[in-house]
Amino acid sequence: MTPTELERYLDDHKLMVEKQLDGFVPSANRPPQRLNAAIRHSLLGGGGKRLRPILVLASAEAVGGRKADLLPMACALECIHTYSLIHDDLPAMDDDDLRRGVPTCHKAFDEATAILAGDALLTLAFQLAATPIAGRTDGVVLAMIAQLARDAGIHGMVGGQMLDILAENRETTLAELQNIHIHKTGALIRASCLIGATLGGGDPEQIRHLNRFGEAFGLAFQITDDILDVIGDARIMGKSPGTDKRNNKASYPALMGLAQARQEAQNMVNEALEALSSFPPTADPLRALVSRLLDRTH
Ligand code: GRG
Repeated sequence: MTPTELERYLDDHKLMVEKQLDGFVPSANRPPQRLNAAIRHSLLGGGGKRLRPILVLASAEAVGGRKADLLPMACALECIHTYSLIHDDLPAMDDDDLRRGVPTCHKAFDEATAILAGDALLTLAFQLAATPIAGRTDGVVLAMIAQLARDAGIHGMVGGQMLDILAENRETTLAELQNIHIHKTGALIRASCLIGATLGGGDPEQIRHLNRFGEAFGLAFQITDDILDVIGDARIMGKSPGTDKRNNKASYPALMGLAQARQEAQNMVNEALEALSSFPPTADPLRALVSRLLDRTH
């Protein structure tokens, strides 16, 4: 897949996901208007790469599944991700003013509304995840809902966020930082691949490989995020760089320098590609996506 073909693939799938999200969220003139406006502001107002839903769809495609059937689940992943960003930006956490190129939810509205918008997106996610899927048993869908809850919750993203907060303002080892990244950012990315592969009808071997792909992708993604926090451009990123330093947080560049951090990210990209080695060309979008990860600017 050429870079241009990948761009087109990402644009098409982003549009597909955004159209669905727009339909799943009440319009801003439906009550409670303030809540719906806040949800729309964060979910649809500033864009976002829609990486997690695209990973759900591309993983289903890799195993020969029907992507259209997985759109509600793909949107569920984006709802959980957006809720985490809204809450992460709050004054009690990272206290950020800018997200996805627009004011953060609590800046555009207020703190209470931002907390509720996050809560509403988290619960909407599970409503969407519970959509039956043609050709899949309710048992498999149920297992994936439980998987999503685990990876978004105590043993995944929320637990990782707690570890991240506890690691502020103190020395952190590389093993500790890796553990934070695996949970805080990696769990939802890995879940996207695992759920896409399973609901796409993959066999146990394919599911295992795509789970491994997601794990390596998640780590590579977070390392590049750490790098962008040092060298990134606020206008392109749509958020302020330098937050790790400002909040006294450990990061790959801070622990090992930029060059070594880039090398670590490249190692993870190679591992992710290795996990796809037995897949046919249906996995080419995933191959192209991970191959371009180190070039990302936002
Ligand atoms: C508040 C429960 C809770 C969890 C927060 C994901 C997270 C946990 C916090 C976000 C902090 C952060 C900036 C982490 C770096 C990696 C990351 C998740 C970046 C944002 O994801 P992208 O780049 O964002 O996919 P877009 O806007 O493109 O969707």
